[in-house]
Amino acid sequence: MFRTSMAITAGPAKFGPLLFPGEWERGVAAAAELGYDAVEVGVRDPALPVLRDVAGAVRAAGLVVSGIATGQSYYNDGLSPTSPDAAIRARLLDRLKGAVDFAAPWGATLFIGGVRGRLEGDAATHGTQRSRVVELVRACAEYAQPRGVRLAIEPINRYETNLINSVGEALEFIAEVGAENLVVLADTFHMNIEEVSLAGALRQAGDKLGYVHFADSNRHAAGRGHIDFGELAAVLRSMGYSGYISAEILPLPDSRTAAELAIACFRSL
Ligand code: LER
Ligand code: MN
Repeated sequence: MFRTSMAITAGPAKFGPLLFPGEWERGVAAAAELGYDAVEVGVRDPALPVLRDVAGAVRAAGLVVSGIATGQSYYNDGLSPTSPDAAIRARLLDRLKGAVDFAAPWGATLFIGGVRGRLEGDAATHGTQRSRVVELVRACAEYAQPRGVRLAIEPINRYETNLINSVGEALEFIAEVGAENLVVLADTFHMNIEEVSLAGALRQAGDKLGYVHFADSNRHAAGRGHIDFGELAAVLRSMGYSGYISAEILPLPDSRTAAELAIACFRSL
């Protein structure tokens, strides 16, 4: 049995595949009612008081927070780690440290996905931009290490970013940062676009695999597209993976139905 989670957000997000957007209370209640073990929470500014309410509701529901998604700092607020402006990078690092503090009591994983932003402009500057991201992630990992928080590097498909599209590239980035508490977040929706083989990519991540997003090929609930989740679950088992499988999916046909479909699929694996 895998541990199960579903992705919700503490506030409005410019990012589609989240359940119960604008209604995190209903999201927490539905997760508990449907028998999920956890929720993962999209966090824009960790200083916002709503996070305390979310934490309290999660505890009261008998759930835990499995992960913290951080992409909203880039998508909503344009804080990019590739920015030449050191003040912007410092603001982002502050936010990520705040998110680590929120994650720490749960031992939740901090996701470094969409928050990477993009390599912009002249290709000749891309090396410098990438170095800024390496440096920022290293600083965040150093802050997170003594707090028992892992950072998960999520490969994201080429239509959303040009910085780390595949599991192989995530492993290279992790080696470059050189921190022990960095793992790979494998998202089957992105892998379906980028990888030669989904099973092969999971095996390639090996013991660096730290978290899994199970979304189908169309980003609907697992089982509503053409990814073979039975095969992937068998691969995860054979690897001794003991982390979460989490539904980061479009709220279609509606959030409740999508959450039900995902947990039914997870239980069948
Ligand atoms: C986030 O987990 C994700 O999968 C990305 O699509 C965010 O940009
Ligand atoms: Mn994802």
